[in-house]
Amino acid sequence: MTSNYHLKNWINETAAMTSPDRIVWIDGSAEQKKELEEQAVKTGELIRLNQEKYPGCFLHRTAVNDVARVEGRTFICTRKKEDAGNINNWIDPEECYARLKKIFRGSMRGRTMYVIPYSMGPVGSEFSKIGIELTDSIYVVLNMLIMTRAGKKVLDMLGDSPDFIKGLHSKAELDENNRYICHFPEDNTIWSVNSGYGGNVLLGKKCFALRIASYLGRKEGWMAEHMLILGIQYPDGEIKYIAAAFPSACGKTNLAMLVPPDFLRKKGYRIYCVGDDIAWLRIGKDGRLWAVNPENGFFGVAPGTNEKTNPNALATTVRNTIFTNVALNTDDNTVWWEGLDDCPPEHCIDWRGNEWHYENYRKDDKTTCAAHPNSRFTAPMENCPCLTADHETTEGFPISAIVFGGRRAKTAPLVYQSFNWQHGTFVGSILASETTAAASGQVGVVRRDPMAMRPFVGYNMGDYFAHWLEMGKKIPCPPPIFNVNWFRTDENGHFIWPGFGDNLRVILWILERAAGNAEAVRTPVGYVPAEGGIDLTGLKLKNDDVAKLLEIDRDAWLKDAENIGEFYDMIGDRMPHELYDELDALKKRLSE
Ligand code: GTP
Ligand code: SPV
Ligand code: MN
Repeated sequence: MTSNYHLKNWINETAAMTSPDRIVWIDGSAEQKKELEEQAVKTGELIRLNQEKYPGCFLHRTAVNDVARVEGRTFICTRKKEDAGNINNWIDPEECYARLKKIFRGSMRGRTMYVIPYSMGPVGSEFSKIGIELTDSIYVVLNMLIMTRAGKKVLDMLGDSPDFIKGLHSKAELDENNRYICHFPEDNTIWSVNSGYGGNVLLGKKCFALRIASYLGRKEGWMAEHMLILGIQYPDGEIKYIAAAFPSACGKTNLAMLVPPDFLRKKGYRIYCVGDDIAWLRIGKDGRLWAVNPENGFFGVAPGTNEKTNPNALATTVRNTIFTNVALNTDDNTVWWEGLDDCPPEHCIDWRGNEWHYENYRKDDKTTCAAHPNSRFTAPMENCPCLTADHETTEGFPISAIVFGGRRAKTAPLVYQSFNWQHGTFVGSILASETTAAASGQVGVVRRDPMAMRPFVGYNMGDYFAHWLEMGKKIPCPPPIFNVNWFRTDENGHFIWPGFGDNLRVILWILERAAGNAEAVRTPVGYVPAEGGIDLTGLKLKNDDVAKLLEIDRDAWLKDAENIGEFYDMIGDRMPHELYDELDALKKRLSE
């Protein structure tokens, strides 16, 4: 398949270590894909779904102890510990290679090692980057074929160049005590072992496109961010783009595919999805910030997705989609999850593979769910009804506003605008959110998740903030930076803001502000919309409710400021002083 000496050498070395029975190159052809699907169905790795209702779709169940990213077992292995920083887990690279070699040794015996050449970004674009993933999992191959541009065309593009990210993955024994997701940014290398789940094993995604890419971006003067990219078309035809960073399972996919409220649709507003998870941002020739989505598919959260909340996602997942850990309706061999509709299947197999009866389901106990709370769909972008027409563009899209957001029951207002780029960097750095099922561990505790990148920065968090500040100085026309929170609750714990499609109302205020048009009120934390600034046409909400959503509780913020200070101290001595200055200024404004 290749004459690339660097690639051949690495594959030979790896095969000598992992001892696969055979090596298969993934060429990207439909025939090969079909063969692999057949094979996976035969072994039970995939369940073929009802092909009339879900053509080309399959269900996969992971091991019960392997259902989310494992942040505690994710490592950044730089030669110097301080280059990984205090927020990342670190192992000395030599020690880590030695430890993992023992686990990888013979791990593919009796199995096939697949070689997946893939491109993050359109094949051949100057902004795209090439990776090769070696894996013993057909599930990984089939997911990578959806999530990336993969196959022979990528090898041809690579030619004899050594410029590719070396990703090695083995399911090994799926032993959670020996599970490792390790990054060697100084070697362009990723080693992942003993998992078969999403972000742990689809190495092009979080491992490469965020952790390794963020490291490269700092070296090369660009940014890799955990951001969706969304195009908003105005009635006059102009399309503006925003990039928004929310932590895992906090609404990126939903915002990226939103359906405008009726009254806005009738006026002629349209939405185009560019990406739902990752943005690579560069300074364009025109001095603006431009964004590329390096992915080619969606790995989206299934629960909560329905005809009302996200019809575009539903439409995206009805063909050529792999479902992971959702429930199986055995009456008609289709899929189901909590929040799809109000009719749980009569006969159902849950994500663990056990029979499930809806009488046993209790809303307050996630362990009784039929679908795992972090169950997902892997679907091709081309399926998305609102996909941008320029999906294959190499330049990307100019960004009019950057938006940060988290899941906060209190404190964070519905929307506010930062004063300038430095303050906007501060706003991103203090992002906090309630934890979700996307990572293993406790759910619902507030933790700081700067720029929604806490689990994904491939180097020292202090240096990452410094890079943000540096970029602000380099971008001739930097986009303004905002913060949103769709998740504020009332006394009874209900979300006050309707969310989903109605979030467009807030986005339109943001874009008006970015254009210098909308009025705002200056508060200690930033600018919030002036009364009537957010169009509430057709909503039950009144201006009073919006005022409540925009309220700044000074005591709560002062308390938060203490926590921010502690978090900054934890990051250590590479914390830029500018952000401490911003924190002091915030405290001062709050106490005035
Ligand atoms: P990752 O793929 O993990 O990065 O997640 P994501 O940020 O793409 O989150 P996603 O859009 O999949 O949403 C996660 C959960 O939040 C789903 O259960 C959604 O139904 C819910 N959600 C999304 N947007 C909103 C919103 O505006 N309001 C409310 N209340 N819930 C929302
Ligand atoms: C996330 O957790 O942010 C995801 C899912 O997008 S995963 O690919 O598992 O990281
Ligand atoms: Mn994500």
